[in-house]
Amino acid sequence: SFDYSRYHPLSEIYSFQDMLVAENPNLVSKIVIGQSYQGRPLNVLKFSTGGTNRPAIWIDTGIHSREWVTQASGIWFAKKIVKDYGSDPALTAILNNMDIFLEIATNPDGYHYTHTSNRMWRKTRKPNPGSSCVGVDPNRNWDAGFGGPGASSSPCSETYRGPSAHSESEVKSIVDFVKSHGNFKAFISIHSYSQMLMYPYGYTRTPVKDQAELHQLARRAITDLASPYGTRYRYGSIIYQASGGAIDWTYNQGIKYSYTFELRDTGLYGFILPASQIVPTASETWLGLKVIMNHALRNP
Ligand code: 0X9
Ligand code: ZN
Repeated sequence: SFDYSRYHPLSEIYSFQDMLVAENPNLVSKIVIGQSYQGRPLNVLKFSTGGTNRPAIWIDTGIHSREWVTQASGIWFAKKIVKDYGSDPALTAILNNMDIFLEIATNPDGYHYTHTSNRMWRKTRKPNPGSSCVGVDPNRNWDAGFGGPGASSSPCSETYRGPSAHSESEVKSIVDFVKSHGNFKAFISIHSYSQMLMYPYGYTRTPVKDQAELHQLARRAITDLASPYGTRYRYGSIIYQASGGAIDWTYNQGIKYSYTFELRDTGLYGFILPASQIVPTASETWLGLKVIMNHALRNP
């Protein structure tokens, strides 16, 4: 069966998703929200116990392709949800009232490329006209302070913002999905590394209206996250300035509980985190996610 303590190529993530749906048809379905630049499906797992257009939680992993512990954690979260529904009271209450949407391979072209050509690839794989450099940073491409500080206008930069907001189909597909759904209460975008939990804004130093609540909730989330292994997180709004980020856009869309996690570690292994740390990382992160999801449930 599936080995959660190893890193898997894209084809195995896709087959894992289909297997999970086949084994849990009453709880899990797969939605294809679009396709990548190279034509790969952008799959989202929907965990739902019924209702129509229930208030919902969004979780994405792997928008930066080299951050392998995030896609691996996304796989582990998916399995955890089907395993714990009906036995974990907190998760059960969440799923009895809300839907969870999970995009594991959010940048599939990039992820495939990290397995075949360049383990350290971060961006999308769309060519840039007039440049030999490929790709756009999909966390600088959102229409929230697009083009501002903390993003580059140079196609060769790792933080290239792209020619225009939502130019990347991997971003635009989420934008269209979130807008058409219209009932997301939390949007959690998972990165690595550096052990930080951030909330908006990244593009301006002006505090968000909900700063106090988001700050306190972040503190509670990282406290639970630290409980099994003592993993220490920093938390706050601007830890460093970055414009065009996903959670700034979702917050401006009215999704109050918008957060970015940066998972393990703090730099010893960085993006090349040993596979032996996948399950510990995913399981501690799950505790932090539950704090945020539970709060969203109780504060509609
Ligand atoms: O810079 C990013 O896109 C994210 N970090 S990463 O090393 N994974 O690339 C974090 C963005 C979060 N927002 C702020 N920095 N405010
Ligand atoms: Zn990242």
